Amino acid sequence: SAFEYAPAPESRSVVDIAPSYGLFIDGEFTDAADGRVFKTVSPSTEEVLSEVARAGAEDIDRAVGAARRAFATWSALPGSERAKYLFRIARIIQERSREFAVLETLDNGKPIRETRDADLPLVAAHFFYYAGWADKLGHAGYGPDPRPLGVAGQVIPWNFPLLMLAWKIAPALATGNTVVLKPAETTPLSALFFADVCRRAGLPKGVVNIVPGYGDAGAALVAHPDVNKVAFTGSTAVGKAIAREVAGTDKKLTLELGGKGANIVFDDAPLDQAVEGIVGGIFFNQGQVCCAGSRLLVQESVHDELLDALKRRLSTLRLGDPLDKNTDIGAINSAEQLARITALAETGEAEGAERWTAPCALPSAGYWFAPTLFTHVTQAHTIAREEIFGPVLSVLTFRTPDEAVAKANNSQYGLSAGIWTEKGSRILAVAGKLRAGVVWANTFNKFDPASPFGGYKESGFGREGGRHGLEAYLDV
Ligand code: TXE
Repeated sequence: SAFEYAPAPESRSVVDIAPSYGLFIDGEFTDAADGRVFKTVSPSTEEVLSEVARAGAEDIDRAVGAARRAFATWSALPGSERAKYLFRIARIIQERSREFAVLETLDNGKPIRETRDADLPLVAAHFFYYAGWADKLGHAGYGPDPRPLGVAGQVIPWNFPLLMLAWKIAPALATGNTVVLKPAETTPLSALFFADVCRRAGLPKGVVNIVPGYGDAGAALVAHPDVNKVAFTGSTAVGKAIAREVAGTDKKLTLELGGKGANIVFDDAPLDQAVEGIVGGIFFNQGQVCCAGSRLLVQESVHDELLDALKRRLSTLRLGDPLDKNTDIGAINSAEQLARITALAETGEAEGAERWTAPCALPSAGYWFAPTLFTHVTQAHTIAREEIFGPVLSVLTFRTPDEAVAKANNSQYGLSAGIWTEKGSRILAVAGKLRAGVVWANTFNKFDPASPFGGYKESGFGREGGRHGLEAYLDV
């Protein structure tokens, strides 16, 4: 942006990244059976951060075996004992949160302000929250003695690497299950550092196993006959493939997939506040958020005024070094994701939508995409229907509340929505008609471990977080 500011870089030296990492199986770091490795790079510089062992089917088998052996003793512990481990993990994460924030920013590319103020506090909060449930499962509404399922196979994406790990591992452990978790191939490091947290917390070996690798490792985990529960967050295409694989087995499944969240602004909304919510809704984590408010539905009468204010605000966003505490917009996670965003934005232009790009210089190395708006978007446009998963907002208009609801629901997805209005009665009326797992009113992208999260329609099924999040890991 145009104005001057003094850079305030967070110190990289607070995190010590080793040149190589193994798989974490049965409490030990080990090489892959076939010796394969892959490199993880920092998306803001393309610098290689470390070389990581790449799990194959044989390693997955070993990890599931370790989790199975650990299950017998772990599930037999009183809930109050399991809670102690979860509380310990939560506290260690809090103590090491600065280190984790820098690590996550390096491996993922998102601004340190986000990892420091959002990801890490939410990770710790999630472990604290489920630690509290571990000795109260008989009061969760699933009968006096709900049972754990066994070994949970968990596959997570790269957009919130440590937070997605927390969403998966905390409820699984609280309920007495053991875990094999596969982090995404572009962001394995925070999960490997988490393995060290488990060791320091004294967690019995085999209770948590971390197996970095690619889609083939995820597929092997999902298909493993000794896995009792599959939890997946990622693309809708892979989610559907997993659902087919699991169909006809006795595995329990939860899927958290894509989204195309509608952020609905009525003409009586406080527009300045709405602008902040719209910016947070789509530019948080460079828009790489399943519940992003990627469709702005604005009432016609305030369209021009809102768009002017929005463009002014976007012109002040700072894009650049994600370790700089002033940075608002960091790097896109990978070259592949950047290519997907670029292609969809080009489709938007080709189909006739009007493109506006925030004025900012892009660094020469790394993967970057400037905040982008599309106006004159219709529901037929690809950019109104497909998840872009990048800093790109599609703007549509409506005249009446009914039209807003119809347009918001006109999507294969149903994960999130936002409503901006002064009228409480309208919030309740509209929210009740939206087919979305979470509806925010006069705010957006707010998270709390006590609140269940998950989708309708092709956004998946099952809930994570809250009391409902226990259900995915229990037999009643
Ligand atoms: O996802 P993948 P990608 C959406 C978003 C993005 C698109 C593609 O629109 O542009 O998906 O992202 C593992 N069996 N979301 O390609 O491939 C993979 O190794 C089992 C939305 O990164 O789904 C990784 O650990 N696992 C989303 C994880 O699945 C497999 C977050 C996710 O990668 C597998 C991410 C297979 N056959 C992307 N193939 C959200 N809901 O937040 C891959 N994996």
